[in-house]
Amino acid sequence: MLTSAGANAEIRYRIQKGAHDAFEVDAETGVVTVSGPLDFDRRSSYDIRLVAVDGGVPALSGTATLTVSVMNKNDKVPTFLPSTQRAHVSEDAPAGRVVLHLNATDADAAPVVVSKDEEGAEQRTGGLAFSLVQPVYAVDADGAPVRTDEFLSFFRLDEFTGELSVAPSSSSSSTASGRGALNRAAAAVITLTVAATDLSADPPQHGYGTAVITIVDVNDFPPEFAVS
Ligand SMILES: [Ca+2]
Ligand SMILES: [Ca+2]
Repeated sequence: MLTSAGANAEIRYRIQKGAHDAFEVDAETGVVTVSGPLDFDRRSSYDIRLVAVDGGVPALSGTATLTVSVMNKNDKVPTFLPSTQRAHVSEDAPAGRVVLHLNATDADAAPVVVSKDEEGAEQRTGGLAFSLVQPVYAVDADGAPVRTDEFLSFFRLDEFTGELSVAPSSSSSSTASGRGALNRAAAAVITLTVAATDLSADPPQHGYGTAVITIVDVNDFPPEFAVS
């Protein structure tokens, strides 16, 4: 068995590469520690190359690679990008017309999985769930606040896709004319608070944004040309 005596026995450790400023090594003990917060969503694995050098002349060195796998924690909340999302829609838009496709991201939400149950109905897990929450408000075409929240019935929000679309009209005359539920006389500029929820987090994580929908006037009565 070979031994080193005196200065030769004083081994010094250092990190050669691969720590990306997330780890450090104690030069004397060789103990590797975490030096800052780790984030699986940015880097999930490290190959840290360690060098040990003794105090001899000439110095002898050895290297080893330490592989560290970072485990994910669901620590990111959903975020709307941008936080305020705007759209214009004509007041005569038909039911089902997509007004706005809400855009939110979450770095560590479970991936979307769509499957069919025994009866053939779609089951969906993962991703983000979209919803409308308070506060909501609207102004009329003159900019005056609207006192009722009747305008909430103008839209449908697809919980999974984030598509906000024109709802079917409850009035038979509107349905007959092919129009959806939009009624610019009741509310012209509508501000909705939207939520995106990561249900794969425990507890679920919520992010909030704002959707501003402007209902644009159309001429209900096409112009009649006077023939002279
Ligand atoms: Ca994470
Ligand atoms: Ca998350």
